[in-house]
Amino acid sequence: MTARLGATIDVEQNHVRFLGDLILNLWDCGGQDAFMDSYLTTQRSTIFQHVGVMIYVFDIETREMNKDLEYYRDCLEGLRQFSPEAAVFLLVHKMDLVREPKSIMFERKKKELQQASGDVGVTLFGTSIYDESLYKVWRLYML
Ligand SMILES: Nc1nc2c(ncn2[C@@H]2O[C@H](COP(=O)(O)OP(=O)(O)O)[C@@H](O)[C@H]2O)c(=O)[nH]1
Ligand SMILES: [Mg+2]
Repeated sequence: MTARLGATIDVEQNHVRFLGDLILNLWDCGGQDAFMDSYLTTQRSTIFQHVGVMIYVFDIETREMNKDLEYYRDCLEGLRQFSPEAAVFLLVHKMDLVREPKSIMFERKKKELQQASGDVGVTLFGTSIYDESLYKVWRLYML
């Protein structure tokens, strides 16, 4: 899933079958601004309806954290409108690029993101495609 290079164009839909007859529908929504704007406006009800879990990926290297947070808060609002029961997982992603001690950086981001989430309970993970972290999150979630 993460091995492909290049950014996701619009929404890629996939599904995983497990435990015999359960199907997990996965919608991978590309993070570029034009796509984000579309999810939040014309595609809003399509994107945010029937969501069981939102996994929101933050780029640790972003230069536009304020804009990222604005998008994030708008997505939370979309969930509140259309899928208020959805669980929210946050990935602080591309941790491999962090130079300073990773735990300090992660804790700082964690505080910032918890604050941005207001009264929505969120679960955070530090991840990178260059280690086992994504698989650990996946196993945690699936079990
Ligand atoms: N250094 C680093 N690069 C990553 C990581 N995950 C994805 N990328 C790169 O980020 C680029 C953008 O892809 P992606 O994050 O999927 O963009 P999106 O599809 O728009 O959300 C790709 O070229 C990936 O190879 C990571 O954990 N670390
Ligand atoms: Mg992608």
